[in-house]
Amino acid sequence: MAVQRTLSIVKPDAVGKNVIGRIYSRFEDNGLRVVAAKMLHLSEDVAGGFYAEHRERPFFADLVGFMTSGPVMVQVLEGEDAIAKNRELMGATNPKEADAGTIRADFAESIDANAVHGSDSESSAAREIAYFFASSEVFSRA
Ligand code: RTP
Ligand code: MG
Repeated sequence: MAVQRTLSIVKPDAVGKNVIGRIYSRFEDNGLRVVAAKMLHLSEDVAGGFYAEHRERPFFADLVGFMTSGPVMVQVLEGEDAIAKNRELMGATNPKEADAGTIRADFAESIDANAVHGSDSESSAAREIAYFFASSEVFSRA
């Protein structure tokens, strides 16, 4: 499996709970490396553009409201099979359905406040990384 990069966000609920470091440890302990990172407070425009694929969904307004409710940590993770590996570490979208030991099972409260985002495909990873980072801000080892 090839080395990939994926876009990860520690969402406002997890930043508020002071568990950025504990979530980063999950990445580091499982073969993923943080190769870019920034803390941001997203505007409605930036959050809406990021989740543009969900614009017509009934939960879109709640999603944008939540993602703009406080600061987030945005990072690029790099490693073997990074996109699927990060999704595996995150667990299911609804933390009540997430496997034990996953980030969402351990740190998330609800389907809205679900602790982390992760790109779901190679094309979304490429789009999402470029959405937040210039290539000069990504310190790839690959
Ligand atoms: P994310 O994009 O944040 O990593 O989450 P995901 O891939 O696991 O889930 P996705 O389908 O992309 O949905 C994006 C976010 O929208 C909220 N959502 N609410 N009420 C609902 O039925 C519903 N479905 C999705 C979640 O907060 C999800 O993380
Ligand atoms: Mg998604």
